[in-house]
Amino acid sequence: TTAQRTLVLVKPDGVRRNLSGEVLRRIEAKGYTLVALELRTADRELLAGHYAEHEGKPFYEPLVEFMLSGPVLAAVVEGHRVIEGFRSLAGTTDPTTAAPGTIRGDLGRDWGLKVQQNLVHGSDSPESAAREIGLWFPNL
Ligand code: DAT
Ligand code: MG
Repeated sequence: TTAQRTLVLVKPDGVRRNLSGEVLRRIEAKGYTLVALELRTADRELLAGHYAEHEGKPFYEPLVEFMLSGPVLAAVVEGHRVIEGFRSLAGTTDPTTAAPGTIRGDLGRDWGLKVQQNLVHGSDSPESAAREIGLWFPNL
């Protein structure tokens, strides 16, 4: 039962749709602990760091513009194997095919929205989690 930490974001679409509480509810219901929580609008520098692995890909610029389009809810979440556990809660990247029972599968809409509008972000590895938590919560 080694505690692990991950960075979760409720993206601008989730905040706009008033789903921040629903996402937090699912995280807490699973038994995970909130360590830090902040509603804030990102800037380009933060997003360049956050999405560094995707720089140069065709969806990178639209993704960054979308992430700048409104506030995001940033959270550090702690729990046993929470990195893979939260990605399991979130569902696969594309809400169209994300499994029912997952955040993206249950709450993602399919009316021609872009894949980037998939409600949440979760770190994908311990290395990513450490890097992303450092970017979003440098004082943690
Ligand atoms: P995830 O958020 O599931 O970790 P990712 O890290 O591969 O997915 O991509 C980051 C975000 O970029 C993802 O949440 C949505 C967007 N994205 C990924 N692949 C895409 C694609 N092929 N077309 C458009 N947007 C994409
Ligand atoms: Mg990712």
